[in-house]
Amino acid sequence: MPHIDPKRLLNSLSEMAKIGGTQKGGVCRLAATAEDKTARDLFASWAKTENCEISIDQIGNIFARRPGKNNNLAPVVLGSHLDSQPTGGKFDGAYGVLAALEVIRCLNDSGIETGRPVEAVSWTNEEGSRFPPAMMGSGVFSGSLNLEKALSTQDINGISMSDALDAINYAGEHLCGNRTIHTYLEAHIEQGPILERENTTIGVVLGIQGIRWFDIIIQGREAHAGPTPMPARNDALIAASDLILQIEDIALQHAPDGRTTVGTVGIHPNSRNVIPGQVKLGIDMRHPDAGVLSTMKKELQAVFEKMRKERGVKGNIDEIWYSPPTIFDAETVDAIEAMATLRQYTCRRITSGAGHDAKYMADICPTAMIFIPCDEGLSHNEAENAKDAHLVAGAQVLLDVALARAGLLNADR
Ligand code: HGY
Ligand code: MN
Ligand code: MN
Repeated sequence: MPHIDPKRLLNSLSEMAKIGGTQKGGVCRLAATAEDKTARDLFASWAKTENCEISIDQIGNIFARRPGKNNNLAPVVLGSHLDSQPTGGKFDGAYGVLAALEVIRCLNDSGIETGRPVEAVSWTNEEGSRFPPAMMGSGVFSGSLNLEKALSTQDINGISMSDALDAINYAGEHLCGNRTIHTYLEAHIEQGPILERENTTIGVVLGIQGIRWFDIIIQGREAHAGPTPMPARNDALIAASDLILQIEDIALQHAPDGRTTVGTVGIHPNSRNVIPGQVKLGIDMRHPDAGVLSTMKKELQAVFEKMRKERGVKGNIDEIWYSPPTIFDAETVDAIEAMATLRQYTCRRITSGAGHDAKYMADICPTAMIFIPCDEGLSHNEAENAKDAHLVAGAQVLLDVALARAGLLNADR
């Protein structure tokens, strides 16, 4: 059975990490920026060197296809994303894309002909940081997100996803989705503390928790910071501060799994001596249980109304995205566990706290994920790091499961 080439995988990861590399050792490669383009171009050029056919679809997803014996068969697809958070880490997403490329490299080295084609994919805009929502490219591919709506999404500077993809020359022609996929597999760092804490090499991912995103606008009234007496103020930022602590409390009331984050705050006019007239909040809410997550949503609406009345401000709350909790295909989960065990890697079943493209792929084909530990469980942070041995182990399991799914017809050795 073929083996991952540790040096080649680790070199590719460090090459890729230079693109958008930051002083603190992380990466900043926001979706459809010049840095994202450079990373995409590098991935595509490496895949071309492996004689893969490259196709780009209408939302910019990149597929690198290695033909199989029967190219009419649905492919086994492996991958993740190359875009990052503004202060992202060098493994979030890039690891899954380059582990997928390493699988293709190993198949080529071994002269293995698989029954099915094998494809490595880099999904567009998994992070949803510049253009909400997250997992946009895989969401459109799977048919859950509307292509036109996704392409018309604008960033804070009013640039649309469509114009941004055009600008980096990744507005592809291929129709999004509308083709059958046999299996989707994604290798990813856990981005949480469990595997490291338990000194376990492989996380056999059972599914992904539910996610809801909200935009909140709070409308007060601008006024002069000097002459305006405190009781006469309609300060949108004070009202927002009151609300933010109550949003934290919603998660605490649903401990240990409830999560709420206010990740973005926009203040208008954002001038020291003007009482803030308007505040915009971006909220991320998560829970593994769909029922609890909808209760948390109702609680958010209730505290928002209460704050609005008490503070005498106007405003609204808008849910912009809902990603229901996802359960991965049991057989594929079992296959990952079996291969990890065969390789004598320690492994344990785990649910993902982070969203992934596998969430949308699970809606259209048998899907599962392979986690590896990351230092202190830290991610969406420039200090994100993972051990070489774990990076190699995760890619090895990916190779083994991909081969099992793609059908191993022959091997030189
Ligand atoms: O938000 C997430 O969980 C993912 O990192 N996009
Ligand atoms: Mn990711
Ligand atoms: Mn991420």
